[in-house]
Amino acid sequence: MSDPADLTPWPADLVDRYVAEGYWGAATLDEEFRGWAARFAGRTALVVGERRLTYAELDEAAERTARGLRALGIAAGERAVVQLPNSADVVIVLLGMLRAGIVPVLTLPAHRRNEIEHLVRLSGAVAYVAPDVHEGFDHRELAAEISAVCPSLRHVLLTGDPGPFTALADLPEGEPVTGRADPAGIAVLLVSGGTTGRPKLIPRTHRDYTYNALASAAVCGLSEEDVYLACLPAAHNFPLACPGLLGTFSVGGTVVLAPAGSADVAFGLIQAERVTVTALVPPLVRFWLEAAEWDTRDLSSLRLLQVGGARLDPETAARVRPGLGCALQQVFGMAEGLLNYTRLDDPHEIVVSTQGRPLSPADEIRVTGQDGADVAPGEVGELWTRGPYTLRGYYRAPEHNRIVVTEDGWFRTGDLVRVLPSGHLAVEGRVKDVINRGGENVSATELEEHLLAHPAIAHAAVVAVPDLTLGEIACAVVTLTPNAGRAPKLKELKAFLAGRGLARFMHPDRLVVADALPVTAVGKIDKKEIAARIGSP
Ligand code: OOB
Repeated sequence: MSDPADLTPWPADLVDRYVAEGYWGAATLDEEFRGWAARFAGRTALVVGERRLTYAELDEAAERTARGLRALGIAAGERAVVQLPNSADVVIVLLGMLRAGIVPVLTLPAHRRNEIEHLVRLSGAVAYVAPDVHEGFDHRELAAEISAVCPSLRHVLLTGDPGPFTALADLPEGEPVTGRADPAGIAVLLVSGGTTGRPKLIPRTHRDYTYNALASAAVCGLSEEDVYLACLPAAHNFPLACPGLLGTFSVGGTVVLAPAGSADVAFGLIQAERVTVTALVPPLVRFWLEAAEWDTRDLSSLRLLQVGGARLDPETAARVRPGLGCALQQVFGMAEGLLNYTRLDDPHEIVVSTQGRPLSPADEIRVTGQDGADVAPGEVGELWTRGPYTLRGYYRAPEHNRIVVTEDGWFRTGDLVRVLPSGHLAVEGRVKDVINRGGENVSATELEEHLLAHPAIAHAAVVAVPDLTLGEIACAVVTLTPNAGRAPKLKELKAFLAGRGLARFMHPDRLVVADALPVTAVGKIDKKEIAARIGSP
């Protein structure tokens, strides 16, 4: 039995139901992967730069890593913080840990000491796995710093030149791994994308995460013909399992890892590897659309572009098919579980204007007002959810869990949504992302969307700034499109917004034109960082 502070269990009647109805299988993620590797042995599983691994080779590499980690003395059930960029190593280490029953804490390359140290402490990790140097950042220094202050950490394993630590390539040879993980237990710990406070850890069990990947592969119509390009960091839920790497492996397709999400890098890979599916966050879509206007590389193999992680405005959404020549799928997901997808056969209007509908027939959703009661159909409220792949509690966070998970197991997402008659959800913002302008509520998301409709604006973020009279006012921070010419003035923007029928109190009070907007570890516009920069003189 696992510790309830680590994994809040689903109630017994639901466990029975999810098993009986086939959502949950009996295998661990490693057993699933072994099955795929056996079935597709000679096919290409992974392409990274010049390196190509068949399923059999990837399986062998995972086996070696599992044995080596065990031989080092890392026991099943222990945690290891993994922070690897898109490389063969991130895939091999993940699969190797799953085989050894070691629980990977999947951090992203852009995380820094603050997050890594916190996650090592929170998880009681015994190992930290990272590159030597990545994008100019020396992880050996970070490893030395956290080793000095985190007593749980016994091993630092690094790719490249390990300095005083152990090279990942030098793992000892070990014996075959014995013992079997509990399919109901934790397979991986994902880092929450939450915008407030320190990152939380989300326990994903073997059977819920397997379902997450398989059902996502089905919704995308993935087959062994597909070539999936991971442009986002592979340890993020979206490229990892929605359907991402795991979903592609489950059908015998090929995964190509891009070292970066830029159009320059990705377009080359799409052309060379005949990529069919990829996933992006909205800021990257806007960059890709700009680049596609002049870039002549052949993108014709691409059949599906998944976009999620933040709200995609309808104007940009409508440009995907003409600009990139592929279908768009909107994905509104969260590391905590619930995934919403527009379906491949949804009408165009739905695909460009909604963020999809729940993946599973067993997903339950409610849209609630501040009193916790359901709002009228079609009204905006906070999304609550339960289901076969949605957490029942964060890892080792009992106080926080009392706030965000209700007694009857509803996870309060903090997202504001509206449900359409078709069952599709439109994301209207975050509960906390509302600017209280002298008592009137300005939805930052709504205003951002109107700003993005302006031809000179490429990216937009609306943040609250303190104001003596109104309490808070809205500040729009924007970047310009390459052919924008001169920056619009605030007065001109207001006239533009009025022309779109936007009420005056919804207009921004301040305008800042920036060269670029800061982004989070997965590439979403980082509004917390923008607010901090705007707020400081
Ligand atoms: C994905 O996961 P996280 O955990 O990094 O972030 C989740 C949050 C959601 O609660 C929501 O606030 C926002 O990101 N979000 C969206 C969105 N998709 C995610 N907001 C508006 N529109 C969307 N399409 O970001 C994630 C996980 C799996 C698949 C896709 C995205």
